[in-house]
Parts: sequence; C-alpha cells; structure tokens
Amino acid sequence: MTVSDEGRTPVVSVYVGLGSNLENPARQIMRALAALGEIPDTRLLEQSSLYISKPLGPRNQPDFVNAVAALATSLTPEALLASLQAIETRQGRNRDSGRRWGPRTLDLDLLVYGDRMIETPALTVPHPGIGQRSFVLLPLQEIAPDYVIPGLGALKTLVEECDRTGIHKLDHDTL
Ligand code: 5RY
Ligand code: CA
Ligand code: CA
Repeated sequence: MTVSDEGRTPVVSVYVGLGSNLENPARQIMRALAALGEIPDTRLLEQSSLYISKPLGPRNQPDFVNAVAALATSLTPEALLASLQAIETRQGRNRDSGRRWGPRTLDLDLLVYGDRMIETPALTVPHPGIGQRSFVLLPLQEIAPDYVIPGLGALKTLVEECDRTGIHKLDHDTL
C-alpha cells in the first residue's frame, strides 16, 4: 500500500436485497436499482431479474417483487445502510405505519458486506434468514452462481434445500 492510501477505505463487494409490494412494485424496484447506482463511492456491478413471490411471514398482504444487486463500495457498512434507508424513505417507506413485516413500497436489505460478520443494534450481516429465503437465493444465484455466503455455505446447496413454491421470474407476459 502506498502512503496516499492512508485513511482510504478498501473497496468491498456487497449484495443488496430489494423488495416491494405496494404502489407498482416492479416500478419501485427499477427505480431503486437506478438509485443504488447513484450512491457515492459505490458502483452497481450486477442486477438480477425481477421475481414475483408470495409473501413469507404474514400472508395477508400483496405479492412481492424481489431482486438482488451486487455493488462495490468503499463506504462503511453503517454509511451504506444510511444510504439504503435514505432511498427507502425517498420511495415512500413509512417506518411506523407498519405492523411488523407488513407491506411496504420499498425494502432494501444489506445482505452481505464482503466477508464481514456484523452484529450491532442497527445491523446484522449476513442478513438473518437469507439462507432459507427463495426470494433472496434465486436472484442471488442468477448474478453469483458460485458464491459462498459467509457463515452459511454454498449458494447452490442453499438453493437446492430451499422451498421454491410461489416464486417466479417476472417476464413481460406476467407484467
Ligand atoms: C418467514 C418471516 C418474515 C420470511 C419469514 C419475513 C418479504 C420473511 C416477504 C419479501 C416475500 C417479508 C420478513 N418464514 N416475502 N416477507 N418477499 N419480506 N416474498 O421481500 F421474509 S417480511
Ligand atoms: Ca429491511
Ligand atoms: Ca427484507
């Protein structure tokens, strides 16, 4: 490392999960993907297809549209999280109008941050539950087929073991 690198944060590979089930979910996800590309000190590397999925957890809510994006960032996990929350807020996310796990215009989850394991009051990374959730695993597999999720293992194995009912890639006929 050269002297001029002092104080500079390394570039880290990050995966972000996107979800929406209110106010034209597919549009919300497209708009959020564009917004991810505008985060400072961050590049949008890859984006998955959009998937339509039955709600897991509370079931009496609209179907979700989900996707996953790969980013490269020199932001800290906390700074990146703040950027993700600002995008959620811009797209009409109302954090207290919510029953827990209720419908939302946009949910952005920091799924993975390099190989870091993080447990703070604000942030758990890898994101809890991603090892079982088809709406994360299938889009992630599209953009990172050989990926091994830190602490959870090979994506291929997790995909084989997950329940894939109620999830479909969104194509032009489905829209
Ligand atoms: C379970 C419980 C809570 C799974 C379980 C949540 C999404 C969960 C969703 C989403 C789809 C939630 C968190 N067992 N369903 N449910 N997509 N978010 N399809 O983004 F995910 S609430
Ligand atoms: Ca979230
Ligand atoms: Ca979520």
